[in-house]
Amino acid sequence: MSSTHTQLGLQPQPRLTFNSLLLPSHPLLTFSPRLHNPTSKRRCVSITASASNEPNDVVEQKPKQQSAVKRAYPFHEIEPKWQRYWEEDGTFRTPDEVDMSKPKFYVLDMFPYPSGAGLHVGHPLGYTATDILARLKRMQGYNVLHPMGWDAFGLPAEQYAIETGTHPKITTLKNIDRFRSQLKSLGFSYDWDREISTTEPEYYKWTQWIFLQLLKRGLAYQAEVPVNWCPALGTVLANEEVIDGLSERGGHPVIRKPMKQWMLKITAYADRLLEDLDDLDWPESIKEMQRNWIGKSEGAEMEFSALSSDGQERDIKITIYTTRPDTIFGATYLVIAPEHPLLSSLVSTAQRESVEEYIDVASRKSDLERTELQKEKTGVFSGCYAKNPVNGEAIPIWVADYVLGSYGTGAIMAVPAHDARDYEFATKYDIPIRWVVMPHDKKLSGSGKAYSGEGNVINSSNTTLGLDINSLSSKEAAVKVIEWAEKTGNGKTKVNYKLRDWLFARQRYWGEPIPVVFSDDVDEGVPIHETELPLTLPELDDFSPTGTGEPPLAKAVSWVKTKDPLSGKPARRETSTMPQWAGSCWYYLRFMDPKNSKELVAKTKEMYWSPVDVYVGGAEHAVLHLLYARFWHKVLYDIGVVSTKEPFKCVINQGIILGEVQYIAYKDSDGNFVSADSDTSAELQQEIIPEEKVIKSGDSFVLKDNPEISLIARSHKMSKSRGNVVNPDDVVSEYGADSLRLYEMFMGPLRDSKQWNTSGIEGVHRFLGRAWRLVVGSTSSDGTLKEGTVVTDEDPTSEQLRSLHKCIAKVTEEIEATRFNTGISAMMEFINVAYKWKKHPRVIIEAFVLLLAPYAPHMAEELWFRLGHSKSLAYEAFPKVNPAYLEESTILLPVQINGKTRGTIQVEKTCSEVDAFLLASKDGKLSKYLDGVSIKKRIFVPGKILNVILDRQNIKTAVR
Ligand code: ANZ
Repeated sequence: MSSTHTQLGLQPQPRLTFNSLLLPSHPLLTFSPRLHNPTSKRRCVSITASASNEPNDVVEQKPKQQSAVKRAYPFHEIEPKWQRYWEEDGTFRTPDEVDMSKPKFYVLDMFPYPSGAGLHVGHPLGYTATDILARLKRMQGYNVLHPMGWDAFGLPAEQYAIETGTHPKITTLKNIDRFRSQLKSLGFSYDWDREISTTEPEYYKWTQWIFLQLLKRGLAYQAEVPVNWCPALGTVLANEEVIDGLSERGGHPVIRKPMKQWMLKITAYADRLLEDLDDLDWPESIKEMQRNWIGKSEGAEMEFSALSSDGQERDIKITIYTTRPDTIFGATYLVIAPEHPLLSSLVSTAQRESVEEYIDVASRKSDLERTELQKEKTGVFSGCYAKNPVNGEAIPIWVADYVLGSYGTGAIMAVPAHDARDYEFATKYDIPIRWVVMPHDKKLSGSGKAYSGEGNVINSSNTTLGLDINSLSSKEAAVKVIEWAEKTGNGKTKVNYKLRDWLFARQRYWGEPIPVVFSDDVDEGVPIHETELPLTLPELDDFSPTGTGEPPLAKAVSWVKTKDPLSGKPARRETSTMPQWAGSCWYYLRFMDPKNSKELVAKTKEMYWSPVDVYVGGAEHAVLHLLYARFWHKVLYDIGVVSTKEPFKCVINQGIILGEVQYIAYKDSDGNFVSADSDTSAELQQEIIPEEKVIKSGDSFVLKDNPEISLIARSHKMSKSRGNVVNPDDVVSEYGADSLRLYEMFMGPLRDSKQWNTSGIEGVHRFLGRAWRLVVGSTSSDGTLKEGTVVTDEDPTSEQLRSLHKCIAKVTEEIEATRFNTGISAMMEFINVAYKWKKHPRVIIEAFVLLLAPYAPHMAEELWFRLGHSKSLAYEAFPKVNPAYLEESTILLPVQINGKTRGTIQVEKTCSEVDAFLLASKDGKLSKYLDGVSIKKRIFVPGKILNVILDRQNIKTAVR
C-alpha cells in the first residue's frame, strides 16, 4: 500500500510484495469450535514450562523432530540431475519467435519481492500450481509462456542500507540469487532467459516511459496532498511505517502534512475499471472487492449559503454531497471536514481557537481511524450557520473529522434521523433530530437509532417554493428534489467514486526516478526526452533521510542539477521516486519481449501472448495491484501499445498455509487435566499435547489415554515469532522437491487455506516411492539400484486399460479445474490397483509416467529415461482419455431358478450362456439350487438374465 493512499472506509492494503506470506492476518482455524466457547468461565493463567506467557494464544512450538525418514527413492540423485539437464538443454525456453499458428497459454505467478528471508512454503503453493498448468499445456501442444522475475524495489533493502551502509542493489542481487536458486531447486519450468527485475535500468526505462505517456495525456499531475510526516526523523513515512500515530522506528509522533506530490488520475478510468469487471473470469469475491474499492455512488450536490451573524446570506456557498436528497428537509446541521478550504473563512472569532485545536488533533489521524464506525464521533461548532435551501432554516455548521476532505465535496448535510453517524453526533451535541422518512412498515424507531432505510417521505413540504415531496417514496422524492435544485440553481445530480487518484511519489531512494525536471523559475515539471531514458538512479552511499523532508536523492547534487530540455535553462531533477507498485503494473507485458530495447513490447508478440491466461497469487493483491495494473493496461490500450482491454483473463488466489495444528489441554492447579469443554471458573494452565497422544472423537480431539479430556486444536499463520515456519529447503533435502510439490498440491484445493502437516509429506513421499518401485523394481539385495525397469512389452488387458483411462480422465479434468489434490488421489488409486497386477505393460506405465510428469517432473523424467527414452518428456503428448475404455466390461447378471431371482453372478458383458451357467453352478449361493438336479431348459438373455428351469421331479428336493 502506498504511503498516503487513502480510501474511505476501506482497509489499507499491505504494499505489493507478491510474497504470499505477507498476508493480512488470517482468522484462526479452530477445529473444535464447540470447545472454543468465548463465554466460558475458564480463566487461563499460563501455559506450561517452555511455552510463552500469552494465555489462550501463542504457544511456542518447537520444530518437530524429524524422524530419520527412509528415503523411498533416490530423489537426491535424480533431482539435481534433471535440473541440470533442463538448464543445459534449455528445455523450457520459449523461443523468441514461436509458431503462432499454434495455440498459446500464458501462465503467470505474481512475481515475488526477493526478501532476505528467502522462500517460504507459501510461495511454492501457487508456483507449483502454475507449473503443473504450464507443463500440462506444453504436453497438450500449446506454446507456453511461463516466466519469473522480481519485484525488487522497496523499503526493506533501503532500510537495511540505512542501517548497514550496504547498497540496496547489493542486497537485492543477493536476495534474488537466493530466491532463484531456491526456485530452481523445486524444478519449476520457468523460462529463465526471460527473467526480469524491476530494478534493472533496461526494465525501468519502460516504467519511466509509461509515466511520460501518462504525463502527456494529463493523467499524471502534481497536487498538494497530506503525507505522513515525522518531524523527529525529518522524513515522510509509508503507512506501514506508522503505528498508532507514531513512527515504527523510534516511536516519534507522525502528523499529516500537505506536500506537493505526483498523482496519477486513475479516477478518469473509474467507470471502465468498473464496467469491464463484468466480463472477467475472476473470483466473484475479488470483483466485488474491486467494485467496493471503486465505490461508485450516485447522488446530488446541493448548495447551502453561509449566513452572517445577523442571519443574512453571505457570498459563500457550501456545496455538500448526498446520496439521500429525499432527506433534505431533515437536515438539522452541516458538517465540514477539518481540512475543508472554506473553513477558515467560516469560523467565528469566538470559535477560532477551539476549531484550530480540533484541526490539529484531526491532522494526526488517518482517514481510516476517522471513518471507523465504532469510534466515538467528535466535532466542534464553527460559530457559523447556513441556510437550508429547501426550507430557509438556519442550521449550525460543525467541524467534524468523520467527514473526510477527500471524499465528495468534503461537506455534508447531516440528517440525524436517517444516518447513524449523524444520529450519534446529534445526540452527543444535543442537535435536533427530525424524522422525514417513514419506513414502509410505518414503525419509526424513535428510540435511540437512526432509520437509514427508504420509505415514504413525511414533514417535507415548502409550498412557497413549490417543493412538496410528502408521501412520495424515497426514490421519487430524491428525483423531485434534484429536479427542483437543477431548476433553481441550488444543486445538481452527481456521481462520486470512493476511488482516489493514486499518489505516485515516495520520498525514497530505492525506486524508479521520476523522469521530470523543474526549471529554477518554474514550478511545473517538464518531462525529459524519451531518448534520455532510462534515467538511472545516481550512486549514493548515504541513504538516510535528509531531515528536511527532501528525499535522499537530493543528496546526489550533481545528478539533481540539470537543464530544462525545452528552454535549456538550469533546472533540477525530481527527487521523489515511484512507489513499489509501479514496476508490477506492467511486468507481464515485458515477459512477452524482455530484451526489446526499442519498444516496451513488440506488437506482434503482444498480440499473440495477450492476455495472461491464468494469473495466480495471494488474495492480499486482490484490490490495489490488480486495479493499478488494469488502469495502466487500459491507458496502454488507448495509446495502441496493447491489443486487449484487460490484462488478466483468469485470476486465482491461492489460499494460505497455516502452521501445524497444535493440541492444547488444560490442567488445574493440582496438575490434573480438565476437559476443555468443562465449565469451570478455576484458574487453569495450558499444556501442548504431542500429536501421538491425541485422538479424534466425534467433532473433538481428546487425550488418547483419557478420552474424557477434550482438547483445543488450533492452527496459526506461520510466523517467525511463533516458531512454526517451515523452510522449503529443509523439506527438499529431507523428502525431495517432487514430494514438496506433490504435498502442497495434495493439502487441499488451491484456493483454500490449509494446515501444514509433516506426516502428510511422508504420505506423498511413500506414494512416490511406490510409483518408483512399480516401474523400476526394488533395490537389489546389495542395496544398489537396478537400471531400467520391470515393465513388459505385452498388450494390456482391458482392465488395465480401464484403470489407466479412469486415471487419465480424472487427472486431466482435475488439473483443468485446479483441483490438483483430487488428481493426485486418482494417481494413488491407480498405483494401488497396478500393484495387484502381475505384469505391467509398457503402454500403461508410460502413460502413467506422463500423467505424473506435471506434478513430480524429476521422477517422471527419470522413469521416462529408464523406460528407454532419450529425450525429455516435457513435450510428449499428454495422454488422452478414450471413453471406450472407461466402460465396465463386466456386469452383475441376475440368475433365476424357475422364474425366481436367487442371486447374481459377475460376468464379462460378452459372456456366453454356457459360461454363465458354469459360473452360476459354482457360485456359493446358487450352487445349492443346481447341484445334482436335472435341468429342463435355460433361458439366457445376454447381458441381462439367466433363467434356469428345472425338471418338475427335482422341485421338491432341490428348491427349498
Ligand atoms: C445526507 C444523508 C442522509 C446521507 C441520510 C446519508 C443518509 P456513499 O454511499 O459512501 O457515497 N458523506 C458525503 N460526503 C462525505 C464525506 N466527505 N465524508 C463522510 N461522509 C460523507 O455515502 C454518501 C453519504 O455519506 C452522503 O449522503 C453523506 O451523508 C455522507 F439519511 O447525506 B448523506
